[in-house]
Amino acid sequence: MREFPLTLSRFIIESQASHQGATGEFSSLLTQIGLVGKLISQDLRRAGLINILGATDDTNVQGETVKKLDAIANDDFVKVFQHSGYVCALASEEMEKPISIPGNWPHGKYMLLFDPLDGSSNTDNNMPLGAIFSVLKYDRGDRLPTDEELLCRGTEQIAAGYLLYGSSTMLVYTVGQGVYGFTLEPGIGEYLLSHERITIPDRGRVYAANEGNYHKWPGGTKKYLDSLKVSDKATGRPYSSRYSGCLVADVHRLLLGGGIYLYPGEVDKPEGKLRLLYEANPLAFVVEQAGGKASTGTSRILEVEPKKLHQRVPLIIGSRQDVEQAEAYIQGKA
Ligand code: AFP
Repeated sequence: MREFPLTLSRFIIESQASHQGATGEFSSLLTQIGLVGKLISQDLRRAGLINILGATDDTNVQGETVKKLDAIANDDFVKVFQHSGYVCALASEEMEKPISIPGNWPHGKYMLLFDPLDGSSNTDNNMPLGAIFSVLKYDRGDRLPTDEELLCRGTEQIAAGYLLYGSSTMLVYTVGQGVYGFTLEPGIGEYLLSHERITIPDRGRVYAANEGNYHKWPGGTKKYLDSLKVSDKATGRPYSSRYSGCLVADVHRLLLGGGIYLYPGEVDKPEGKLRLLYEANPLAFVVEQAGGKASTGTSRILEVEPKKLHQRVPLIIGSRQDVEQAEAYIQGKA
């Protein structure tokens, strides 16, 4: 008889059963993230046919052009969660201010931070896209969080993960007990467990960075990149360069095969480009749970103290040995 695949819902129910006192609220929240993934991937599959490509007339809080799909993906997250009763606050890379759930609406004890569509420059050319989420707990009875209370270090996340819209749609997440990956089976509309307890190799042979910025980088970062192009004694080959313009896709590749992703600080922009709360923290939690590392170049991402919601941070993430080597160069020790 064919083995019955483990669906996301069943996996969540079984994991919940092993947690004493679990109310099921958190499990439902994860299921809703899966639903957002289905809604967005459905739109993406038909994107070239239904006039949702291209830009809107708006720019977001980061000063970036908002693509139609950015706005749609953000709306999907908000619509699914605003009335769900599972969250008390929602913050998105696309929204200047967080959404607090009005006191008289049903609300839960979780704060959800997300990047609704990662890699938006890929929208118009059928390249991979993603979404990233971070879950924090806010359990103060009926009190609702202030905007400042959303500013938590990455170590306080209770769950994090991403949706990857590639040749298949995947949901990958951690609750601090390893990393699990589910692939959406479009025929039955269910996520099935496809990657159990993902572990990242200690060292890889691939790097992902936008080298167009090379001349803007500080000396140590340039030296590190140069070092990757020297043939390795053991393999006789240099590192391979693979950069998709979608952080989720690049991190997913290295999570499975090892390697390093860098969006480092620049001489005139030391804070880098990526957002601490919506991108760096959740992916750092996932990668650390898989045995890898995530650093600013000088400190652990998960320990960076956020001062503002849309704070940027340099990000160096991936296989443990690769990140340590990059840190050594950046800190002038190599
Ligand atoms: P968006 O989500 O705003 O499109 O940004 C994508 C991203 O945050 C990340 O996914 C990419 O790795 C990186 O920025 C690409 O930035 P560059 O275009 O500067 O290489």
